[in-house]
Formats: sequence, structure tokens, C-alpha cells
Amino acid sequence: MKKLTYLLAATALSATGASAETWDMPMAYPATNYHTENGVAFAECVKGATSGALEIVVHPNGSLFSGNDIKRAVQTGQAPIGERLLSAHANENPLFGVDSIPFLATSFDDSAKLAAAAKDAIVAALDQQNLVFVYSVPWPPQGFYFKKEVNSVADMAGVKFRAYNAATARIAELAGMVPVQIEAAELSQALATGVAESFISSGSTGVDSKVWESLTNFYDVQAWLPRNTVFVNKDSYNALDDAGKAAIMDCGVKAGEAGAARAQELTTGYLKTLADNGMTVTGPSDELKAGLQGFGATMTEEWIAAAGDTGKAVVDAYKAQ
Ligand code: PCA
Repeated sequence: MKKLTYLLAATALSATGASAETWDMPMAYPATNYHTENGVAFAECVKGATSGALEIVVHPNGSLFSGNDIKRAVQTGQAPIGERLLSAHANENPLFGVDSIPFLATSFDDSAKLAAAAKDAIVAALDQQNLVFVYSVPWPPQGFYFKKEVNSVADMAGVKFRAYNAATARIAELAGMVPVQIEAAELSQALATGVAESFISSGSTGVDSKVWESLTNFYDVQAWLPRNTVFVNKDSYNALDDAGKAAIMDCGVKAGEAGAARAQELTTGYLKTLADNGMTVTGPSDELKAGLQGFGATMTEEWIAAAGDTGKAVVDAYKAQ
């Protein structure tokens, strides 16, 4: 009976010239995070646009591959599609870290401009790694979480700091903190056990991790807006028919726009949730701000030196907009 149903379904699909296919899509953040919800909406869009011929199944929270393994899994075809915080791979190509240069693009509008200026270079860099760019969505502006008042970069010295990419590890180094690389899925645990006692991230991840259970202060410094990027294994993409390829790309454009709008909509509410749960949520003091700007200047120079002419062209194109 089961077999018969299967055969009927396959016949119905082959009548439209397509064959049914299911793609697993590993993602690194909780099912209730807007990035994940947006990924699910993207999957529904693709299913609709292909009349069910391509079904994408989202696996949230690093459950299929941990965040750090998702990109390699898609490159090697262990998963046909996935989402990853691209700046976590800036060690492979400095261009992947363009969205984490302190104080270069600090608003949603500027994040969109920077992403537009960087898009061709990122698409080409991913292409060299057997990946096809589909869409990217920003996180809200990044601020610092501590369990004490911090009024200057000197106050940060010696603190155990959770890093999520090379830029965050570099900030720790510049401030004399002790960096430890931890995925968002393990953040609550790391804070609860004291493996980390501070970090930089959005209100979104602070709320996802119920960070008020361990920490007390959030400083809304708006350092940058890093992006999650969705990409497809190139061989999987090339094996799609034209309708499948168009569905991925068209739904990707929609998901990029919808995700950015949703991030912006949610930003204030996240900070309110932190405050409602007892955290002190403020802007940085002038002294802290000045110290961080100094780190920003150093890191901008370092990034331009590492990313070379292509990197410089991206930053120039962004500034010219
Ligand atoms: N949340 C992710 C990356 C940036 C953000 O806001 C994290 O902390 O892992």
C-alpha cells in the first residue's frame, strides 16, 4: 500500500517533468529564532514554487551539524544547503569577515549597503569553495554583555570572553580578555558554568540564551551587524532543473528582504526583554566608546591589509553609496 502511494506520487510529479527531492538544511540557531523561522519560510516558498518537487527540511540549533561544521558539510555535499555565520570563516578568506569590522556599518541601512557592495566578491569567494550564494540576513547590532559594570576597555582586562569569530577574538586580545570560541547553541551552558563570563552579540542571542540568568549588564555599542548566509552545494544546485534553480534564487531574494525587515522589527523588543528580566541596558560611557573606537581603527587597518585590493574595493564601493 505504502509502495503504491509512493508510486502514484512519483507518477504525478513526473507528469510535470520534475522528480521529488528532499534537502536537509542545517542551521545553527534555535527553532524560534527569526533566522530559523525565515529559513522555514524560505523552504515553504521553494516547495510552493516547485509544486512540491523540492522539499527543504530545516534542522535548527546545530542539531544536524554544529554551527562550525555546517559550511564544510555543504561544501563537501554532506548537506545540500545550509546557513552559517560567514564571518566565522574569515580565516579562510578575509572577505567573509567584511560584516564584522567594528564601526564600519552599524545600522540596518548601512548593513544592507555594505552587503550590496560586498555581494559580488562574496559570491565569487563562495563559488571557489563549491558553494552557491542564496541569501544573507543580518543580526541586530552587536553589544557587550558582562556581569559587572564596565566603563572603559581597561575594565575588560582578564575577563573570560566568548568569541564567535576572528573579529570577536581579536577584540578580546586587544582588551586583554581571555577569548574562548563557543557556538550560540552552547552559550547558556558556558555562562552557567563560568567557562565564559562575557561576550559580544545581539539582543537576539542574549534573549535566546536567557543571558540574565548569568549576566547583569548590556552595553548597546552597535559595533557591527554580522550576517547569516545561506548557500547551496554547487553540484546539488547544478543538478536542479531550471525551475528548481529559479525557485531557490527567487525565494532567496524574498527571504533576504523579509529576514532583514524582521531583524529590524525585533531589535528594540529584544533589549526591552533583557531589561524586563533585570539586566541594566545602557549605551557605552564616552570612555568605553573611545577605547572601542580605537580597537575599531586598528582592526579596520588589519582587515584592509588582509583583504587586499578586493577588500579595499568593497569598502570604497560601500563608502561611495
Ligand atoms: N548572534 C550570533 C552571532 C551574532 C549574533 O547576534 C551569536 O552570538 O553566535
